[in-house]
Amino acid sequence: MRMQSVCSPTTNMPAQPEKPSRTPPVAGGFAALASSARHLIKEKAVVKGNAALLRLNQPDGFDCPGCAWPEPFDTSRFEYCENGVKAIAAETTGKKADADFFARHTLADLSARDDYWLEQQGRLTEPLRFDAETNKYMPITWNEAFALIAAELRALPCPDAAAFYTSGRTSNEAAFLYQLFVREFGTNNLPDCSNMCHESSGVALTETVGVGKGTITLEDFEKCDAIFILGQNPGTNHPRMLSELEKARKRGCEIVTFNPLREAGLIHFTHPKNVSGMLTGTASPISSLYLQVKIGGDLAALKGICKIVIEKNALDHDFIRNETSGFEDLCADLEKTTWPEIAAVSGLSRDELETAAGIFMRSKSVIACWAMGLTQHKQAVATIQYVSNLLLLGGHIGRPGAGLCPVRGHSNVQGDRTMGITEKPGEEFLTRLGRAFAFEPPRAHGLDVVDTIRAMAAGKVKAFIAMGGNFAAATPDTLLTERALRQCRLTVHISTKLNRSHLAPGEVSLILPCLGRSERDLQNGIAQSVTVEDSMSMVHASRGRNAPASAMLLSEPRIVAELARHTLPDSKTPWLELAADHTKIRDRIAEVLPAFADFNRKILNPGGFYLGNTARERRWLTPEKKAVFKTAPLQPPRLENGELALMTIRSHDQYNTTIYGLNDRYRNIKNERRVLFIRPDDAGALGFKNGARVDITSRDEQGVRREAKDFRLEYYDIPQGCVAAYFPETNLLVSIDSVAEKSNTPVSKLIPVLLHARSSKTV
Ligand SMILES: Nc1nc2c(c(=O)[nH]1)N[C@H]1C(S)=C(S)[C@@H](COP(=O)(O)OP(=O)(O)OC[C@H]3O[C@@H](n4cnc5c(=O)[nH]c(N)nc54)[C@H](O)[C@@H]3O)O[C@H]1N2
Ligand SMILES: Nc1nc2c(c(=O)[nH]1)N[C@H]1C(S)=C(S)[C@@H](COP(=O)(O)OP(=O)(O)OC[C@H]3O[C@@H](n4cnc5c(=O)[nH]c(N)nc54)[C@H](O)[C@@H]3O)O[C@H]1N2
Ligand SMILES: [Mo]
Repeated sequence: MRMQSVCSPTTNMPAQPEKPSRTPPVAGGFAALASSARHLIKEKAVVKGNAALLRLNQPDGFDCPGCAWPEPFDTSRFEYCENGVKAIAAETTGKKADADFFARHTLADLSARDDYWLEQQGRLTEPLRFDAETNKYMPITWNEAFALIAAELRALPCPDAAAFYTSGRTSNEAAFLYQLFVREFGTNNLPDCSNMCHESSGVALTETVGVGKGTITLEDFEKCDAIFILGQNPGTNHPRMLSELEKARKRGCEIVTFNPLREAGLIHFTHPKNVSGMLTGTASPISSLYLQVKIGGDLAALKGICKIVIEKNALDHDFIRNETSGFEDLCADLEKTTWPEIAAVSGLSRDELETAAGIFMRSKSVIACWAMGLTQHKQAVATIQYVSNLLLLGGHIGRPGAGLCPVRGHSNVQGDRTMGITEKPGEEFLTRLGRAFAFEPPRAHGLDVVDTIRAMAAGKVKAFIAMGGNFAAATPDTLLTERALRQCRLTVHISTKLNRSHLAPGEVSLILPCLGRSERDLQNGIAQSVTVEDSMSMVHASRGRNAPASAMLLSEPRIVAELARHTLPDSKTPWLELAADHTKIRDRIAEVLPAFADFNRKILNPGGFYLGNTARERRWLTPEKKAVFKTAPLQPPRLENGELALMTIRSHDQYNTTIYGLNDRYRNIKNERRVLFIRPDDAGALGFKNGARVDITSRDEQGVRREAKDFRLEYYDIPQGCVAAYFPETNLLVSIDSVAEKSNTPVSKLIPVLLHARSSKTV
């Protein structure tokens, strides 16, 4: 049965002999509440968890570690979502991976377990050092740990022989101290998860509108006439966005979605709070037009829409004349792109694109949202620049209800960048940092994620320190990355939970357990708060109230301060004093970053404060001093005989590499993760049936093949030639040499793959 939906009946699925027969469930609703409850119970976090939930995203509570979607100003609106609950349940779990646990398990034993099992072992409770003789992690005191790490760092041939990774949960305060420590140490080797995430957005928008962040605020969702959503699955990854979409649609705003999969949350949604909706089964439609673009087909689709808009002369002439440059080049670029090319690469017909263009042209204010479906492609930067081109044609930047909205992932990934976590710092920032802390920061740009892996594998980087995250599992080329980590002299992971990265130890290897965001951080008896910045540049305070999972945990700022104090005895920075009082860190942040003037006072405001955005004010910080139309030729993916394009995506029960459970409710998957979504006719053409088990091999541009074993084929409504599977299981297939132009982000959404039958013996 074809899915019944309010979406346009247009889709690019030709008639097929065997169609996937299931309808995606409605997103949200009772099932979401039931699932939340199950996760709290499973983690034995019910009491603590529920108490914690009441403080989630409330003015005096803590920021949800789930995602970077902003909180509404109207704080009476209780904002919680199923996946936020899972994130809290995971952090407030009653289970502990303590010294006893590590005494019982060798590294070989832990390595044989899957990521779900590792996650289930609970919170890390004390500092650990790997002992090669027993092949186990053993307790070490904090002082010994800091002294050991400092000695190793000081023994390196040069500061650039160390790399300091950051994942995006780290608070502004911890991130600011961390980058200061790293720069006082003498390197800009600050790779971060952004390199694998929205780096392409930052690079693209800096060139087109002069600022690498989104230009809208939450209120713009109340004023827009159309929202274009490209390559994003908010039902799973930004569930709180669904209530904004629902409200927008209800007041007549059109929602146009580009996604190879018909994602449940983009079709129908019932707010978990909407009890009557849940009981009567009514669900709100979300997308008014759903275009199942081929993987990697968005640049072609956007070019098609821009062509139509220009042909119909539906342009904001004044805006283009006064505010932009490069319009002639854009027209020339579009003239060179033919309709047959657009149809072949996007998989969408001209009619479908006309419908989307029609919505765009009749809307006074348009917002464009996107996430990993655009950023993790070879032509990611060019594609995002075409999103920007489209909005510029209609003057949709710096107008109420309109603008660019890259929807960030980790809850403070944007703030970490603002605080200076970047391998390519700007000169102005370095000058101010150097002045404030009386030192000369290094100027040479450092290594990003991909280049860090290469440098570790080549023996140039010998020390790897990670502030959160799961480097071994999140990065491309799993086998290479694990080998690169093991080759290091020193690996240090500041973590809350056991993960795969801990199982690839360097010669000297430590795990430093830290407080999570929901936990009370007492320094000298005074409860500390931290701050975070959401996707829309709102900065606000977050204060954990739960008792820490272990008395031995230290806060991230304290860990950084101790590392710095031990490593840099001549530093003039009062490390411990800063770590003991976060208001002092914020004063120093304000000294370096003018937008944070009066920081401590501004965060007393319950909704926090807005950092501002120059593009929103139509001040263009580009070399041209204008908003710039950017052009790019289409480079269709080259798939060889029998190859399919694989995208690696998130299930509903995971947070990046953290696996909360084995279901993917909105895609009807139960109790398994090694699934490959494929269309029946593509499977048939290769001689496979639904349920067949296959091995997958990938090919990179150098022709190197990589393998991931044992996936079950699942018939799915997905465009021809396209398949999907979950990350991180498929990161084995992502080549380190396959990266986005300009942003160096691993291409994890279009991997050329072949499928091979598994013999019954190997199954
Ligand atoms: N619960 C939960 N929340 C999360 C996360 C999580 O793992 N779990 N992760 C967080 C992080 S760090 C991030 S970055 C975000 C990620 O949020 P998303 O970007 O939504 O995450 P993905 O699962 O990678 O989904 C990509 C979506 O893009 C589509 N897509 C893939 N390729 C293409 C393409 O070529 N074109 C188009 N138009 N669409 C395509 C896929 O079908 C999928 O719907 O979520 C954040 N929030
Ligand atoms: N194939 C493929 N690969 C991808 C992606 C993809 O779509 N496909 N997406 C990419 C994206 S968008 C991202 S953002 C990266 C994510 O990469 P990472 O950010 O490196 O990975 P996470 O899985 O989010 O990190 C989870 C770990 O963080 C630690 N942790 C959790 N909370 C805290 C805390 O409060 N403090 C500290 N110190 N540690 C904590 C826990 O130990 C946990 O095991 O993965 C990227 N990799
Ligand atoms: Mo991300």
